[in-house]
Amino acid sequence: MALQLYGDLISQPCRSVYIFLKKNNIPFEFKVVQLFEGEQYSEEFQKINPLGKVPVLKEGDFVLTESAAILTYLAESFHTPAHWYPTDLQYRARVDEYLSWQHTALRPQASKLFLLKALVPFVPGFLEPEARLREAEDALNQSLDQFDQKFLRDQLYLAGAEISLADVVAIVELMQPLGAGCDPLEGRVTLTAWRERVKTALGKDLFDEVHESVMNAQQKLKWISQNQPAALEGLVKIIQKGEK
Ligand SMILES: N[C@@H](CCC(=O)N[C@@H](CS)C(=O)NCC(=O)O)C(=O)O
Repeated sequence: MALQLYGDLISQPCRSVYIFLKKNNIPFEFKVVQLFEGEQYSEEFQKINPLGKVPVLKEGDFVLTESAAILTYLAESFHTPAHWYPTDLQYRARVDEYLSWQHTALRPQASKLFLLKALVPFVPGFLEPEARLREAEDALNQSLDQFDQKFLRDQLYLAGAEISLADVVAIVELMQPLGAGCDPLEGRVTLTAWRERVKTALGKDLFDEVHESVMNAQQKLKWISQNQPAALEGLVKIIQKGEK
């Protein structure tokens, strides 16, 4: 049954699934849901995912959300090489451990930093940007210390000597703030070397293709602010939803 991936490459979890599918030559149709334009709120998309979130994988009548669940489903379903999602239970558990942790750490923190930095120039009076930016940077930095000391340690990749789903998920998360001109790994030698290793393992062309949207995010936001300023309210809503 043909696969369809609904998503937007501006989104970290969408990029992880997209890269994994491409890297493993799994055929799929990419159905773009433009988040900056609010297409996730459309009636048509809400029928597919009433939560209004991407990514969504569709295989016939089977609809799956949540990038971690999608990635592990794809690895099992398409029998991808074992290093992605090891059959050895303890190595597999290391991958699952990272996939569980990132949901409340690097993923939202890197995304929040990106949105705050990227939106500030285009949304006048965007709620005390300086204080909120510092808070977001501190939260991400604390998680990066944990990422370094607890997850990567002295290994080449997050689950050991070979690249796994955990590295794919982590690298796309950490690329997000670069779209707003901020490198979260600046000054972190071990993590920068890990990033280069993962990029090389994924292939530079694929990596760059998948990150084009995020690297051009500011240009796109500028265009939206000039041509469809109401759409920016949707982005502000997204960041406010993430506030506790
Ligand atoms: N935990 C989910 C996160 C999904 C998610 O939050 N997606 C964001 C894009 S990164 C989204 O669709 N946001 C649209 C919105 O909140 O309006 C996953 O890993 O798939």
